[in-house]
Amino acid sequence: MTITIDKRCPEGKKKLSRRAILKAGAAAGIGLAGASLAGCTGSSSVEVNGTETRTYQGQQLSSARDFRDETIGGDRRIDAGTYTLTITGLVKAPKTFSYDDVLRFAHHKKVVKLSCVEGWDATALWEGVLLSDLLAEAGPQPGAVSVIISTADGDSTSLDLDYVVGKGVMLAGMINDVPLPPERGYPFRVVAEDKWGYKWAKWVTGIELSASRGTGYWETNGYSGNGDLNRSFLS
Ligand SMILES: Nc1nc2c(c(=O)[nH]1)N[C@H]1C(S)=C(S)[C@@H](COP(=O)(O)O)O[C@H]1N2
Ligand SMILES: [Mo]
Repeated sequence: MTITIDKRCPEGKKKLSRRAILKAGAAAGIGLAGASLAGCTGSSSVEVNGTETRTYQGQQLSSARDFRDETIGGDRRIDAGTYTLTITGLVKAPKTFSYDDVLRFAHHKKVVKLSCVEGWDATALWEGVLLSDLLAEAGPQPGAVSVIISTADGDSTSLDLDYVVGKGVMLAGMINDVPLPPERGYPFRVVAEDKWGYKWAKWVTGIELSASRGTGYWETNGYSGNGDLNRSFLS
C-alpha cells in the first residue's frame, strides 16, 4: 500500500506544546525540529474534488474545509489503487479488502456532527459502508467485544462491538457528496456518531475484533476509553 506523509502538517499546532505528543512523535521517529506549520490548518490547502452539498434535508452542513486538522503525526495520502483493509482477530475468516471491494458493500448516508475535545465541531453528510457489514463477511467469533481500528498514521482506537452494530457505524468514503479529501481521511474514516472526535479514525487500514478494548494514542494520553460525547472525555 502506498502511503505518503504530508510534510506541511507534521503535528497539530496546539499539540506541539504538549509534552506527551512530543514524546510520542519522538517514539514514532517524527522529527519536529524546525518544522514549519505554515499552511497546515489553513482551509485553503484542502482540495475538494467536486461540488459539496451544503444543505441536506433542511440541515446546514459544514464544508470539508471547515474542519480543523487534529492529526497527531501529519496527514497521510493513500493511493486507492494499492489500498488494502484487513479484518483480523476474533473472526472465522480473516479478510483483505481492496478499495473497490469496500465500495461494493451497501452504501448508507447520514448527517452526523463531529465534536473535538479542543472545543470545535463540524456537521457533514457522510456516505459509506457499515462496519458491521464488513465484519459480518469475516464472521465475528463468540467472545469478540471490541473493534480495534488501526490507521495509516500508526495509531489505533477502539469501539465496542455492540455500539458499532447498534449504531450502524459507517466507514465513510464521501463527505458532502464528494470523496474525502486526504485531510479528512481518504480513502475511509470512521463516523463514530455520539463519540468524541478522537474516535473518528481517519485513513483506516485495519479492523481487529478483540476480547478486550484496545488503547490508542488518545486513550493512552488520558482520554476516555468509551469516548461518549455525553460524558467527560477525561478518563
Ligand atoms: N488516523 C487518525 N485519525 C484521527 C486523528 C489522528 O490523529 N489520526 N485525530 C482525531 C481527532 S482528535 C479528531 S477531533 C478528528 C478530527 O477530524 P478532522 O481531522 O477531519 O478534522 O479526527 C480524528 N481522527
Ligand atoms: Mo480531537
